[in-house]
Amino acid sequence: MAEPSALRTPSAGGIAHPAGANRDLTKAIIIAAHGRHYLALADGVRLQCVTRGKKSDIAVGDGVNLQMTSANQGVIESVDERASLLYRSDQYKSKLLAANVTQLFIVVATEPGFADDLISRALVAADAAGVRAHLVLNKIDVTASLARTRERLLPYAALGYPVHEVTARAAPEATCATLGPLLAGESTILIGQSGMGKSSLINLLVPDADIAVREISAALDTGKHTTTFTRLYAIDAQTSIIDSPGFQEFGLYHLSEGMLERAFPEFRPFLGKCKYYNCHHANEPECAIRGAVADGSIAPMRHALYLQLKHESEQTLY
Ligand SMILES: Nc1nc2c(ncn2[C@@H]2O[C@H](COP(=O)(O)OP(=O)(O)OP(=O)(O)O)[C@@H](O)[C@H]2O)c(=O)[nH]1
Ligand SMILES: [Mg+2]
Ligand SMILES: [Zn+2]
Repeated sequence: MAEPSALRTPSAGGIAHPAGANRDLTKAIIIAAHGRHYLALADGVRLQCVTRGKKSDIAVGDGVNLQMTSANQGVIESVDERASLLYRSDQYKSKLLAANVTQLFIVVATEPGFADDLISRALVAADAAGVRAHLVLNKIDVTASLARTRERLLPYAALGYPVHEVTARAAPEATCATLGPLLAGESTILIGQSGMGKSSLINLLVPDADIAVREISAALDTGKHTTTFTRLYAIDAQTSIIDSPGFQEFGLYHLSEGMLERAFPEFRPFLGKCKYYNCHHANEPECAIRGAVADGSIAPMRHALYLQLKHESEQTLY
């Protein structure tokens, strides 16, 4: 994907080089991250790399510049500026999900059940990162719970998020026909709870994904079926797709109140219309947002989530 090239300029990340150090760096893209060990791809060749010192704020999708230490190993000297950065966070720290993605596919399924709270949180994270979000409903072959699941997704469709119905197992060709065209020229990350079928979809969409997974798994050590680390598949120079481990929580402690209220698209028509310009949309009188909840224009569930996220963002310890 990335062309290797000898950069003669000092690293962009501000890392100081000892006088006379070799500055011929190799450009690469991070395709997998496991703790502080990374796999990078440079001109189709996989390279194992590490960071200097304790630095670990590097994400899958990052463009990096490597100081090679052997034919297939290098040290990350600097990270290119990011077009986007998707992350989640708890009280104590943030966790990078992926860099430079252009769209987020939230994968849900007819079974096992999914949590609305997690969908909404992922949508908020996407908006805050300036990344488009789509919902993918997988396993529509499980007809027993299909009607109920579709119904649960209606509020998201009403908010303007596209919903795509697929079944990786029962209709692989139709699934590729639905999702394939959406991927071209984009960097897409699939996220969702465990067991929704993210990896199954990736295996369909990426030729040779299986082989790539096995190779990467061997390099980064995992034998398990469930995805344990994020990995990027470069489809062509402009197109990539990222698989990620299932999550059970999606903290957004890093978002400010202002970012939060704007990340709820249905709030936007009402923002600035509260009696108090600094209204928190909690208990204030004549709050336009709460008025919209009362008259049914905003779902109570979403307003409740907003208040919860606002509460969380006040708890950060970093
Ligand atoms: N019935 C049905 N089962 C499916 C479908 N797609 C995937 N599955 C099954 O769902 C299970 C979970 O699929 P995975 O692709 O591993 O799910 P995942 O989202 O990657 O899970 P994690 O890696 O744990 O986050 C597997 O047993 C798949 O065979 C589908 O369209 N229909
Ligand atoms: Mg998986
Ligand atoms: Zn208000």
